[in-house]
Amino acid sequence: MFFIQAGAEPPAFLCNIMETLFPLNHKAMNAIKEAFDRDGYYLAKGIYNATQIKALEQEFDRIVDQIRSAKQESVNARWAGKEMERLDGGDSVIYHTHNVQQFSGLWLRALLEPAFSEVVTAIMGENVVLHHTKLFQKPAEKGSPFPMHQDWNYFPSVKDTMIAGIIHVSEATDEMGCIRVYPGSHKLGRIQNTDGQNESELLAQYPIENATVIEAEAGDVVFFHYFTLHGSMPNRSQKVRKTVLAQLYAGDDRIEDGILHPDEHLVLNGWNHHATRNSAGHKK
Ligand SMILES: O=C(O)CCC(=O)C(=O)O
Repeated sequence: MFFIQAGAEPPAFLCNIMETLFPLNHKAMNAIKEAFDRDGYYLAKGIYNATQIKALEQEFDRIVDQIRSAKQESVNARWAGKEMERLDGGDSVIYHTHNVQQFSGLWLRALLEPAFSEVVTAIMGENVVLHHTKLFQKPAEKGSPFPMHQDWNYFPSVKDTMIAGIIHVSEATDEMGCIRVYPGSHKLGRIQNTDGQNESELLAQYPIENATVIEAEAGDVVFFHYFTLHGSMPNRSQKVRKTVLAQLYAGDDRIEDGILHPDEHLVLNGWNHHATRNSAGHKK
């Protein structure tokens, strides 16, 4: 048996083992939470390594091929509205499906990746429920923008714990239409009529051109709160931008009644305090 005296520093070998098992120590996790609470977003570098990303990209491409070959479905999720016309001249494409984990076991496992989970739990605590994921492929030269908006409009939760994590399958540069945010804008709280597809006095005060550009490499994850004003420019580059966005809420939160947006109710970590027999048996 091995004992450490109260108040004494643990020996180096034990620290090394702990850092291997739990790479983010308390201090690092607090720093992530502090940054997220201050800025409303956090760029987590290198969550997935090159080998993982290569395999995830193959499955991403396979999903895109599969949805595009199902001819009866529309897979271009280009938004509507005047701001879209201003940004893309009325013509652009974004390939999209919800819930990559309903296509691919590898993508389901990516959501359980310890490095991803550690940052998520640093930000929102130990109980984490997956609301949905969404795949976005912004094609080269004509990839759609997303006007600035707040996400809460689409899936409001009772305690407003919802965050997004954009998993970068490819790099995303400014020219490729990477995500842009207004740091600190999550402190505005719920502002009505900020879904980005309708004219809004508030959104007019936050032009996308002045938002902070968050470039990322493949394997990075950009997390942001669902009040954070965000959007992205068209992909004007020669490269395809590939991302999967995971939308997550805390296990003591729940989606407001009457909201019909897809909700997986899938516990990624800890516990879902609002699960009931009915909710677990809901029809998708
Ligand atoms: O991936 C992007 O460019 C933006 C996506 C977005 O804003 C959203 O899904 O709410």
